[in-house]
Amino acid sequence: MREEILSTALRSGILLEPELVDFLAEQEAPLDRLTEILELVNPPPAVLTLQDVQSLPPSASPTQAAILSPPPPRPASRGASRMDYDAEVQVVKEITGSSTCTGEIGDFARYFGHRFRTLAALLRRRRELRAAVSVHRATRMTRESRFIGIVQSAKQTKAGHRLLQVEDEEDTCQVLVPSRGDGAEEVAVTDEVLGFVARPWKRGILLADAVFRPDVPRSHAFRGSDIPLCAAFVSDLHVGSRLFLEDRWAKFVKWMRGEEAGRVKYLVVVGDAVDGIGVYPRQDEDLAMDDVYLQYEAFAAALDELPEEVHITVLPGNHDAVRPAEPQPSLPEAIQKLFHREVLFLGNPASFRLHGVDVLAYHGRSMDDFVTGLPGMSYDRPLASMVEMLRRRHLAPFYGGKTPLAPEAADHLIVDAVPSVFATGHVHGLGVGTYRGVTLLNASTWQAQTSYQRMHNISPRPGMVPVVDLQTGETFVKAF
Ligand code: D5M
Ligand code: FE
Ligand code: ZN
Repeated sequence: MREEILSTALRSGILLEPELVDFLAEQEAPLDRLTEILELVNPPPAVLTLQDVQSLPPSASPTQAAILSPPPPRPASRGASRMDYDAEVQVVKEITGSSTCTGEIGDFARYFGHRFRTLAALLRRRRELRAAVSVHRATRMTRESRFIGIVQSAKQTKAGHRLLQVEDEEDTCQVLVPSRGDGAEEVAVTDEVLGFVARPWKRGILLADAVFRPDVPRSHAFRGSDIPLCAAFVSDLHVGSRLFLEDRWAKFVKWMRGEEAGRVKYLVVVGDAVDGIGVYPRQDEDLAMDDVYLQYEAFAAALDELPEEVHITVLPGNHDAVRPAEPQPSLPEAIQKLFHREVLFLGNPASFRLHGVDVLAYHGRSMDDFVTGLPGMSYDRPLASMVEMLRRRHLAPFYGGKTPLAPEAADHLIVDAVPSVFATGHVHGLGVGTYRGVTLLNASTWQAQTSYQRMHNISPRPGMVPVVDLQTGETFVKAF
C-alpha cells in the first residue's frame, strides 16, 4: 500500500513525508484520503508533510478530521450529573516540595545524564533500536550499526544535509543526516535524544539511514473513565491586567452553573492565573492591580462563583508568583491561603488522574522555543508544537532557549508515561485534536491582546473553553 500511496502522489508531482505515508496507510481508504488532501493543498508543496495536512482549515477533510479536529459540539448533559459523583483526583507526578537543584555545576551533568538515560530507555523499546550499541562501538564498526545519542549541535551543510554532533555517556561522534526532502531538516533540536541506523561514511563521519524519536507508540489508546463526566480547561486569565475579560469570564461562570455544563466535574487552570508584575517590558501600563496579592485575591474571587461540586486544579505559568524555571512548584502557602474554596494547587508540569483518566498539564512556555526553533511551527497552531513534544517525549527539549529549565536530579519535563489527555495554554490561542490516542488541547485566554502581543503579531482567541468527555476523550469547544 505504501508504494501505491507514494506513486499516486508522485503522479501529481508531490513527495510525501514518511510520517504522512504511515498515517495514510493506516486509514480505511488511503488513496481516497490522499486524493482529498491533494485537492485541498493549494499550491501543492514539493514535499507534503503530516503537518501540512494538520494545518488545513478545520474540518476540511475527513482525513484531517481524523487527526486534529474536534467532533461537533453536542449537549454536555445526557441525564448524568456531577452532583451524583464525588471528585476522584490522584496526583501522579509534580515537583512541589522535592526540588533538589542547588545551582552547582555538577547539577547539569546529572540532569543531562538522567535525560539521556530515560529517553534512551524509551528509544530502546522500539523494535529498530533493541540491539543499539554505544556510540563508541558504532564508530568502530565497519558495517551498519544502531545507536542512541543526545544531539550536541546540528549544522546544515552546503548541500542542505544535517551534520549532527551526537554523544552518549562515554563518547561522541558525527552523523550526517542526508536531506531526502522528507523532513530531515527538522532534526535541528539540540539536546534531544535520537536513535540512529547508520554506517561508516568518510573521515570518521557516520551516515544515517534512519533517525528515530521515542514518540508515542502506535498502540497507545485513550483510556477513558467509565463514568460520564467532563473536564473543562481554561488558562491565562491574567487577572490584574486591565485586559482581563471580566465579562466573558462571568458568562463562563454562568454557563458552568447551567444545565449544559451539568457533567463538567473538573476545571483545570493551566497557568498564568494572574498577570504578575514586571514580567514583560512596560507591563505597568497594562496593569489594573499593581500588587500580586490583590491579583490573587481577585483570582480567588473569580473562582468563588463556580459551582461548589466542581473540582478545581490550578497550575502556575510564567506570570505566576513562583520561580520561572521549570519544573515550577505550586503557588506558595501565602497565596494558597487567599482562596476561600478548596483548590488543588500543583506544580508545572503536572500529571494527575481525573476519575482515572491520565492528564498531563503543562503551561506551555516551550512553545516559544518550538515556534522560533523548528520550521513549520506557529503560535496559531499550538497542537503542532504539542505533537513535536510527544514525538520527543519531552515538554521542553531546548536547553538555554526562552524556557528556563532548572537542572533537577531528574528531568521532570520528560513525558515518561503517555497520558490520555495532554493540555497546554500560554499561547492564548486554541487547539483541540488527537495524536495517537492522546486527546490534545490548548486552552485559550481571558486576556485581550496586549500592546506587547500586538508588537509581536500574536492574535489571541480569548474565551474558548475546551471540554473533554472523560469517557470518550472527545472534546468540544464552548465559546464565550
Ligand atoms: O504569553 C502570551 C503570548 O505571548 C504567548 O503566545 C507567547 C508570547 N510571548 C511571551 N513572551 C514572549 C517573548 N519574549 N517574545 C515573543 N513572544 C512572547 P504570556 O506568557 O501570557 O506572556
Ligand atoms: Fe499567558
Ligand atoms: Zn504564559
